Amino acid sequence: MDEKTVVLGGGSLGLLLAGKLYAAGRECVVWTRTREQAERLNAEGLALEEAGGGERLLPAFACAWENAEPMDGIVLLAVKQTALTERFLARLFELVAPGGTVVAFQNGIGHIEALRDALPDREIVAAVTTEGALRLNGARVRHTGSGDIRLGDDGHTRRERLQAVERMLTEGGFSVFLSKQLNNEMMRKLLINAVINPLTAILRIPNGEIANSPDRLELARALFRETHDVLGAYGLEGEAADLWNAILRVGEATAGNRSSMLQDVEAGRETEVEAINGMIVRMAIGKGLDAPWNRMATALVKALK
Ligand code: KPL
Repeated sequence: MDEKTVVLGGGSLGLLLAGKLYAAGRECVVWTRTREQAERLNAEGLALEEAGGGERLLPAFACAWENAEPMDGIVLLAVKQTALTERFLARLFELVAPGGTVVAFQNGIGHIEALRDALPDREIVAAVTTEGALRLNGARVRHTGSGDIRLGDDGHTRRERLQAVERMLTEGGFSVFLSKQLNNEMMRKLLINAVINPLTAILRIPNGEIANSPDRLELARALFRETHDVLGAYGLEGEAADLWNAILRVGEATAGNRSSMLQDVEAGRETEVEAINGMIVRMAIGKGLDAPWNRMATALVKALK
């Protein structure tokens, strides 16, 4: 029998993960922030609009996380880095029993260490994804772009746990890779997010629109150069040209997607800009560098209404 699986978070990525797992016949429970969303999912099921067209209505099992029962299976943690407050981590500690596995899908860096500190005796797996998803309402999600999921093996996580997570996500139809270069994967994703997310949020455009104008590409390139220099000082590997092409590829693969930062701005939620561009500014300071483009991006996103 499959071990108990929970998707924590009923946002775009959480609903995508749950929908793909349900579609593959895997039982899982969605722990939502609100009772209303849990009731809606239980009553209506989860509608998944597939990336290649087509739609599936899947029976869903959800529970507001305040009412959830402790478990020691696998938790796919699909909440923003900004949600990982002390209070949240204390509740997670209650809900995930020792021996349980938490798969962390947050953008940015620094959260894996915070989770390890807050959840001793639990396995923490880092997941870096370029999947695009859009929550259309509390019970409907669109898979807006197929990317991949890289699971980090930094030597702390038991092989058998990593493989269980890899198997589950692969069965769900995702392209999953085990990576031995966890830090590099996270920095690479941070670079992608530091370029795509603020520009799409400030200009209110889908990801694919960045490459559709020379002016926007120029802005993207300036943010890219600066961010690449900062992360390079922290050991980011890879040729600049390859990394730039990787950003263009993600923009293309998720062309119709509204980035998570744009979705947050449009919904009036706090964005992850401090964990992304603000983090680059702090990292730059740590190495005696300046990061004016990232400073500007952070200030502009924070000023958006
Ligand atoms: O990670 C993303 C995000 O929106 O946060 C990308 C890969 C840019 C997809 O939109």
